[in-house]
Amino acid sequence: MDIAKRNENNPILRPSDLKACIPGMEITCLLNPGVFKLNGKTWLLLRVAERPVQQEGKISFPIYNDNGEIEVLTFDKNDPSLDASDARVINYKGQNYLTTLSYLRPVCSDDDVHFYEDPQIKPIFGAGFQESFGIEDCRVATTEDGFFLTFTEVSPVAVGVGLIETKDFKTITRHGMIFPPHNKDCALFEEKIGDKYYAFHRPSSPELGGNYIWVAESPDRIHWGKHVCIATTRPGKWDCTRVGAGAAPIKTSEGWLEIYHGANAENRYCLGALLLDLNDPAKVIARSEEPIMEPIADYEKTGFFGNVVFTNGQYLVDDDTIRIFYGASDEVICSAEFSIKEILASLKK
Ligand code: MAN
Repeated sequence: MDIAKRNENNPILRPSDLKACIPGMEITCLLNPGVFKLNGKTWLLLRVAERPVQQEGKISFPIYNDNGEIEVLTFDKNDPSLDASDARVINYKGQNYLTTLSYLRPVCSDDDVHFYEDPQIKPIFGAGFQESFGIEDCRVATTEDGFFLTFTEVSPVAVGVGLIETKDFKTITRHGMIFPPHNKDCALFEEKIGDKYYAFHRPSSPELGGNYIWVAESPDRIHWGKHVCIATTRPGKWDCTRVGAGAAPIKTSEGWLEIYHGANAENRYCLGALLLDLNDPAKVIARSEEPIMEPIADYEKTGFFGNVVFTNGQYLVDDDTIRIFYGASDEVICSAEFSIKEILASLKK
């Protein structure tokens, strides 16, 4: 059952609300923001996806070349070597490319509805070959020693997870790839358990296994081990094809509460929840049988890639209320609230 209370101003941000950052490009999609609080404001670290204005009969998109400069690749839509059946990724002569280039762009708000840019806090672009197809879907963990950003790094050789550390978003430290390919949907816990850091991540094991949620521990947030699979896809259900963690889990009296996404074979993305043992998050206490949120609003059903609700950013408004920000149809940004009590009551132990 859908128990999300959608904001009446949804969508709160659309591609036309911002100007492209990359010269000559337009913004195609705003997606899946990380969320944090700074200087009394709510900040979204948007995934902004850009590409050139499309010409009739062609498909063109930007990549970073070997010199780190933007280069536009153009293919003929009729070219028999081209498979462009997915709006997000194309295949040309066996090589995959993304149809847009994503980077992370901060916007802030005093009311969580009207968002604007602050010239002091700059966008974060991919850097180096392993981010040459862009960076995506950033989780921001707010911890006692600063902000830790985990995001997808995309390149011709891999999809992996990168880590950036910052205290103020003015200077950032790039720590490189912390989970090797194929991996994404990494969310760090915001506090230690015992003397270890914890993270969710989503490796893909196509031959045996699948796209499942794992938990891992680390002494320093850079080196990860003791990997345990905590949630698989479930045949015949709404999350039968892939699952992945959302933002950092919320600590409740009953356990760590994690909102995750699940997709079916038709790429319909819904949200569900997991409840994990407070002392050992590799122990699953309960899980959603049915989604807690489904793409049902118009802006969630149609867009760049329709039938998608996807979240990787949230904060606690009060003891019982989680406010999530989410990408709808891979195109616009929305917000919604959940009652923690209602989520917990909906889970199957
Ligand atoms: C999938 C989708 C895309 C994304 C790529 C690379 O195809 O999630 O939106 O760009 O993976 O991460």
